[in-house]
Amino acid sequence: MKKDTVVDSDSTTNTIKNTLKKYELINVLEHDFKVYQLSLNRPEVLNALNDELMRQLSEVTSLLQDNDARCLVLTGNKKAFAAGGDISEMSGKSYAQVFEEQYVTSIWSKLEQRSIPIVAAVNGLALGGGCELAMLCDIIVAGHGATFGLPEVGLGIIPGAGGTQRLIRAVGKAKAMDIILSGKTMTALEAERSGLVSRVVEDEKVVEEALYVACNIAKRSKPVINMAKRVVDYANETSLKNGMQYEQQNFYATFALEDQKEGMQAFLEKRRPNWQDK
Ligand code: CO8
Repeated sequence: MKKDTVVDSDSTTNTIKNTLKKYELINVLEHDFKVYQLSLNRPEVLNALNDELMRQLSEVTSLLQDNDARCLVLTGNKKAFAAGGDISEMSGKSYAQVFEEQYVTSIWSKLEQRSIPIVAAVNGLALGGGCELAMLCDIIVAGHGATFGLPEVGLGIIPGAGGTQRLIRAVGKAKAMDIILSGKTMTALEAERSGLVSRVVEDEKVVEEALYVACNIAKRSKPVINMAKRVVDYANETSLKNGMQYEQQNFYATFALEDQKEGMQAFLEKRRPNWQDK
């Protein structure tokens, strides 16, 4: 595998530079304000995500976070951010194997726990696990030519790296169901209109724009940014089940009100209700 990890700035210690060079599937480039650009590096398979790439990504993000990086930009190449989980790696796995090794979860959950903000810079294909990886990031900047989709059902599986949960939260049930059940893809502009993508720019400007976003984040107070990220993420954590339970409790509680009796009685008597506010 070609190795061209580049780390420019003097602010990165030699030890870290040397360690980063070991990760041949992730190219790392340092920018101003301790912003790092990470490029997935499996171009021959459209950056298909195998275990090794994901392990390296998890380790590189951890290393940079622990060494005072302030924001990361995650990108692919012109043709693909990532065309999905590596099908050749997945195809032979049995139920027992994926269950035993906690396939996907064991590595991806570590990435999810990073407190450092991550901006995805998406050009080309973001399919399956590639779309899920972009959605795991905090902000998505996309080029006009980018394509988002979750084509897993066409392979006899369902999305397994957060796709079913994150997509519905980003775009709502109607679009999420369409994309997941029918395999429909979204253009960058549709993804932006739907709330999945934050900014759409010309393909050539994607990384530049993502770096601009990242530098603006990096210039702010680190604990404040970390808190803001954590709190925004928390909004997504309440499950539909919890939400339904909360709704049910409140629905039942309305039957304790005089106004419930009044409202329904008024309807039956074909008159306007006389609300008592109790
Ligand atoms: N896995 C493995 N190899 C891939 C993948 C992939 N997902 N996508 C592309 N490749 C390989 C191709 O096999 C091909 O290799 P080779 O040159 O050796 O034949 C090479 O990349 C170039 O691809 P194509 O020649 O097919 O390029 P095209 O431009 O003609 O087509 C497509 C591009 C339409 C994107 C096509 O490659 C394709 O359909 N790819 C599969 C897309 C897909 O179904 N993705 C979802 C995969 S399942 C998934 O993501 C589940 C996620 C689970 C969690 C993540 C775990 C890490």
